[in-house]
Amino acid sequence: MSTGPYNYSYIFKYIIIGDMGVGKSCLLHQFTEKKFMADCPHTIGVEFGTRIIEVAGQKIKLQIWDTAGQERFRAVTRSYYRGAAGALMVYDITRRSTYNHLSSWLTDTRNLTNPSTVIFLIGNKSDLEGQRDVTYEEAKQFADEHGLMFVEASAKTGHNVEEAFLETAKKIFQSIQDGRDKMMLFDFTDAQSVDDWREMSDTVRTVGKSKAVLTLQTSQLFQRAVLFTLLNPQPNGAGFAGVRKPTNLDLSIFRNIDISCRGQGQNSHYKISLRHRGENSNKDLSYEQFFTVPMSDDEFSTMTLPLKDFKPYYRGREVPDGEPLDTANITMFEFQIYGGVYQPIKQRGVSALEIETVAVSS
Ligand SMILES: Nc1nc2c(ncn2[C@@H]2O[C@H](COP(=O)(O)OP(=O)(O)OP(=O)(O)O)[C@@H](O)[C@H]2O)c(=O)[nH]1
Ligand SMILES: [Mg+2]
Repeated sequence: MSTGPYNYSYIFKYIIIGDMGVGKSCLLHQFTEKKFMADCPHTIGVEFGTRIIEVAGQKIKLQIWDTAGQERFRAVTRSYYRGAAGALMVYDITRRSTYNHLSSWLTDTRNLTNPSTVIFLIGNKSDLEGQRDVTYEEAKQFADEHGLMFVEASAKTGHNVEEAFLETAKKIFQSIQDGRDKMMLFDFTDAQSVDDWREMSDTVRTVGKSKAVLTLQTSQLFQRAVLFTLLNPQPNGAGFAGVRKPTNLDLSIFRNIDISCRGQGQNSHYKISLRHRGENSNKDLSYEQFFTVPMSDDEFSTMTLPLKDFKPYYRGREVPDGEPLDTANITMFEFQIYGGVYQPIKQRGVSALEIETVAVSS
């Protein structure tokens, strides 16, 4: 496993939901900082925390969105559920109303996440036993009826806080291992920046000069990445533009790469280029798969690229007897638009590829 900023193999997105004042922010703070924040202000919109944990010898980065419980933020917080692998649903054991609202939180969670999202119910403030307003037994029964994991915890003492976050991760990891799930590789709807994607375009040729820029488009309601490209290929089609990012991915248990995207502009033919085992120089083989994106003004589509269909290439030309891709050790991920020197399709000019997420599925 490499060191540096990529020293984890998986990223899991969590959201924390529940009525205002139940202790969502305090739970997150206790988990990331191991401290209790006695006078925590109400969360405005959403806040964010991360921590790297280890499950079954694998480093996993938890990307945790702490949402505001106040009703007036509901429209904003609802836009953060998508793609969550884990949902921590919190009530306050000293306030029955926060427990009574769980079915409405559960409805939102089920509607806005996917069926494999792990939902963990936390009865917080277990240190306030004297003011208890909801019994352990009734909450346990509610959890069992709805297939939720459940503990009572205290963000104040730290009791069961670590357990709730870690058990959720274990369950997610288990379902990935069982092949029932997807794993997010790049979630541009959540990304803080795309600065770690580096341009790789053929800016050096005298005739062909191309350009690619990956940038985040962020609005009040959504975020995504846009790959803007300008292709100026040579007459035979030689030319390319793209962006790449170093990775440290073991995808051996997965079958497909799934890209949620849409295309606009002149060109619709792209490829994903992967590299393995740190063989990241242009003297090494790359592993490529071509795809055509739907050109649409409104709908995003999921492009599914089977991992077994990444073929070895050397400088744009297929190497039929090249060594196959080592899916257990993928060290570079690249988006590229190509002029088509060895392809029946030739393209040139200006395009945009809007990308929401890149995931893997089994
Ligand atoms: N005794 C006790 N108090 C807690 C615990 N967790 C949170 N609190 C207190 O409860 C209050 C609300 O906690 P927050 O974490 O801000 O609640 P929240 O769910 O994030 O609230 P919103 O951001 O408004 O949705 C704070 O005054 C905390 O000090 C706990 O486990 N025990
Ligand atoms: Mg809060």
